[in-house]
Amino acid sequence: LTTLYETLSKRRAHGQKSLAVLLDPDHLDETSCRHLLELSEQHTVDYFFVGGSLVMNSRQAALIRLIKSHSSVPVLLFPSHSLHLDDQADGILLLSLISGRNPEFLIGQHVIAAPLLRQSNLQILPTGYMLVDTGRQTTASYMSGTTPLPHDKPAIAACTAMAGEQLGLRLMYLDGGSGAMYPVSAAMIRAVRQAVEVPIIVGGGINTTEKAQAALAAGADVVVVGNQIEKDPGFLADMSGIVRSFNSSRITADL
Ligand code: 1GP
Repeated sequence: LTTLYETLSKRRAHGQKSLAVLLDPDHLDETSCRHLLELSEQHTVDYFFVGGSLVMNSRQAALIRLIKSHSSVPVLLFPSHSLHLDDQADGILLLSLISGRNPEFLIGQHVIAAPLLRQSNLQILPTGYMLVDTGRQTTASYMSGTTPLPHDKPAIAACTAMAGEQLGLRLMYLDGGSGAMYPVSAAMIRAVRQAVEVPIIVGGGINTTEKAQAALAAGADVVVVGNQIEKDPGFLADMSGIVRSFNSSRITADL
């Protein structure tokens, strides 16, 4: 059986990109979630990320149950707290908030979660999580009590990712935060791409296909879209199309 990480790194080795759709239990009701699940059957989605900075209700478990009963797309937890573990998911982005200096999100929550994770069947994906300042304070930076990386300092992002990789983290996630005013810059993605070998996830403020295309061309392996698909479910098809056409042009170029 191929693990989630093996698939990610194989895809990275072949220059194949992936689409992750972020489903936030606080934002989605059952009807809109069912609609997105139907759309994701028609248009390729590679991952569902489930989570949010707050999780103000107890709908996360029901949401994951709904996804698992309608879809074979792998579900990865995208937790902001050790309270958000759920064994129904396939895996967990075990985020260490390496852009920040708050020990609670670098290691504290992980200590609380460790014995629970060991008992679970979740595949663990150790992820260096970097919040990037993209125009306004996001819930994630406020809730984590950390200063995000300055948007126009790609070198800081590159060194942060390098340190994360040297510490053994196996994915890097550059996140402008949900609803960012503008996405993480191509220059920053390129700098991180040159600094590390591990797959790179990019999200936050990707609300047009041009922004997605720019992130992919700069070196993102996985693009994440949340808000824009909540606002306009049709954007899922557009995003899927962009990722697929990127991948097929890559295959043609390789031939
Ligand atoms: C946020 O990367 C995700 O953590 C997605 O952001 O909701 O802005 O697409 P958006």
